[in-house]
Amino acid sequence: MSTKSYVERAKAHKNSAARLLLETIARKESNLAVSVDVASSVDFLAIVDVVGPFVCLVKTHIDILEDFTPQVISDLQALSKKHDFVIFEDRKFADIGNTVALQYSSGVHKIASWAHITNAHPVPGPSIIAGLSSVGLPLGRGLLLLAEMSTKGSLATGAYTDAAVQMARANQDFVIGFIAQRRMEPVDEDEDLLVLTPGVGLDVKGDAMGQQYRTPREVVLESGCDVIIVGRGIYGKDPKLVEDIRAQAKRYQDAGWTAYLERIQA
Ligand code: 6AU
Repeated sequence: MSTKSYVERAKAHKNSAARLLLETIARKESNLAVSVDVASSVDFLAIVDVVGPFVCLVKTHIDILEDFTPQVISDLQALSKKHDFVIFEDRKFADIGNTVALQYSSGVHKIASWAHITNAHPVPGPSIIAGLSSVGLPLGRGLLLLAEMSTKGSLATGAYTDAAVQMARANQDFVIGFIAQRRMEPVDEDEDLLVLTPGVGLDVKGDAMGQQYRTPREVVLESGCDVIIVGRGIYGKDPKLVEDIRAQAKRYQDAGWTAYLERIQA
């Protein structure tokens, strides 16, 4: 289990996106990422503005927005400056290198131009990292590999997860860590692959479509993860209930930070 502080890790990290995330976590005393999965741009930006003070990172699924325009990106970037958070587009790339390089750089969303961090399934093998890093590395971006998933019956286990860890280790200039459910023990002192963990909820154990939730304490203290990713636990009741969203964001921030303090003092 890692007892190193986020501050110590920020100082030592070689990837600029990872450093930015670790520094933001330490500065804001928040290891909370909010996943803003709503279809309207107005609701999206309103939620980001409300949760902004409590988070280290905002996670987007930009292709969910039914009224997307490039203005949404400008507004998101302005909120990222206003509230001091990192942007992670949860694109889950999964194709050959040439295709993912185009999907990352081009199209309607031009993800590489605004997302500090994105993620990919390791299923195509190391060529997916080659494709994405050809676009992202010159821009100082970082990539997370989906080593495990939070869903019931996930196929990302065992040898598949081990292979994802090997792929990350071999590409630590661009791969900054994993989407996973637990810390992956490093091979040496210098290795610092972050673990961002979805499937986090304080009130329910899952949804009707196979999602499974654990508490911030289970995720950060018991499983040694670095960032908790929370979506519907924060805005699920009603995306327009601003006061409730603010209270939930604070509640998850406190739970994640308390679990971290307990871990580093262990
Ligand atoms: O808290 P929720 O269940 O409302 O939202 C969880 C968010 C969603 C998922 O697309 C995403 O986390 N997610 C991921 C990611 C981040 O890659 C992987 C996974 O295994 N499970 C998961 O829920 O936006």
